[in-house]
Amino acid sequence: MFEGLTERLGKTFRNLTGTGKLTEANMAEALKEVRSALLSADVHFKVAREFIEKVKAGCVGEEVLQSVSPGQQVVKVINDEMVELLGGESPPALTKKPLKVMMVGLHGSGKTTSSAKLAKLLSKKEGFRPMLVGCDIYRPAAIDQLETLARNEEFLFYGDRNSKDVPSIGKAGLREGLDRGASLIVFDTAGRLQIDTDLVEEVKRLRAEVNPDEVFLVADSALGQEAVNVAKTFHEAVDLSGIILTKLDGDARGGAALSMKHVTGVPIRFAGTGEKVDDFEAFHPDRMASRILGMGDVVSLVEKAQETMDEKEAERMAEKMQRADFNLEDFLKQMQQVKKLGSLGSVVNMLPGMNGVEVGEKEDRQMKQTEAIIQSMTIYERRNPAILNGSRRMRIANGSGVKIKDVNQLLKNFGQMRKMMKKLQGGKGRKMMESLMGGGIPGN
Ligand SMILES: Nc1nc2c(ncn2[C@@H]2O[C@H](COP(=O)(O)OP(=O)(O)OP(=O)(O)O)[C@@H](O)[C@H]2O)c(=O)[nH]1
Ligand SMILES: [Mg+2]
Repeated sequence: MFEGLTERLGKTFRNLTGTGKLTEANMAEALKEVRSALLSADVHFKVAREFIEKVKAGCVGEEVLQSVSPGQQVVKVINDEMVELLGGESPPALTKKPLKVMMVGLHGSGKTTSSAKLAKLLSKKEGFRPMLVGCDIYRPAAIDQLETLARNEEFLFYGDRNSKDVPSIGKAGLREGLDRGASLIVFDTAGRLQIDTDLVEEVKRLRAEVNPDEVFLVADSALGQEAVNVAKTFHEAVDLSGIILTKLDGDARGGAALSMKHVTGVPIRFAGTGEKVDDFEAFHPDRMASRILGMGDVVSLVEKAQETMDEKEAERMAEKMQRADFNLEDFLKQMQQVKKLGSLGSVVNMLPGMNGVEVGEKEDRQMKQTEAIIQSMTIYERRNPAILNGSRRMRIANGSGVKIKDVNQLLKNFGQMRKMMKKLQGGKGRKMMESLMGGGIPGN
């Protein structure tokens, strides 16, 4: 599924051309693809629709960068918007001591495991002394599981296998924790297959009894369309302060994250990335966004282009190309702009769906050779290629360490390119030149 999507988006972007401003028309196809990317990443359909509308509103009228396609640029906007929606910056550290944390969530979502993981992370990073309190009285094994985890990590532990009253277990655990010098007290609660009212009542009472600083919803990243309801119901019942997203090491694309954050406004604080106690980290919105979109490489390509391209220069160049008074000096400048992006191969390979395309050392070498030949010309020659007679060509070949036939070939290709530019309008002309730079000059 993943490859299929990247492939499809790649195709859409290759088909998009045009300069000027982003319009509804040149964005429509890309947005359609991104919408289906969101849906197949399990983003809730209403959330996906709202999100696309927002992106559209943000894009229309934006200037198109010269060096990337409108589609690629749309993806960048979408990515930025998504990072923002997922919380922007990574959330601030938890430092208040003592800190009381309550874990809630569906059955099997990872509450017990995450209790230990969170305790470990906070003890390592912020010097907390953790105590784990077992508030799951429905499975005897649940308390054993938590106790084992606590023992392995040398955390304090509290459990009461004889009590059936969760709030009073929590209260006793809290008192004992504080007495024994714990600065972090984590309450692990029971889960259910479905959210039922008894469970909700119980967590509410526990919450009222221990008054936690943080209430974290522990949610499996593979939750899918259901995620919205789960997050909403828990939020209404116990007023969540954060979400812990588990099982990110699995193949879920993680759209649940976007849905849950969107409907509750509650930030995603941590992510579980494996079965081991150390497989746990602060949540990173940027990584999540590229996971959901599967377009991380396009985003860095556009970022690179934004950093390195001189917009004014590019515009001037496009105009010259249309007027067809584009000379070898312009050609050299244009080529150097492309080079700033990295080797030609690395640029092309960043494009989705282009992984299989071979633009290797050969093309890179050809580009360097073309550059060397033009650099061996005088400025006057570059501006007036027509004066390049045999002896000038020989001098240039010697100066750049190539054969005279390489110089001839370059000039021939350049002449053809200029002819074609006269016929073509901006977007296509630019494409043409890119392909000529990639492999057409000299040689072939
Ligand atoms: N691969 C992977 N497995 C995880 C992760 N988090 C939890 N698990 C596994 O998921 C299973 C359930 O985890 P628990 O911590 O017992 O879940 P729970 O929410 O406490 O379950 P109940 O108490 O039964 O409601 C266990 O096998 C964990 O090892 C994760 O981030 N990655
Ligand atoms: Mg559990």
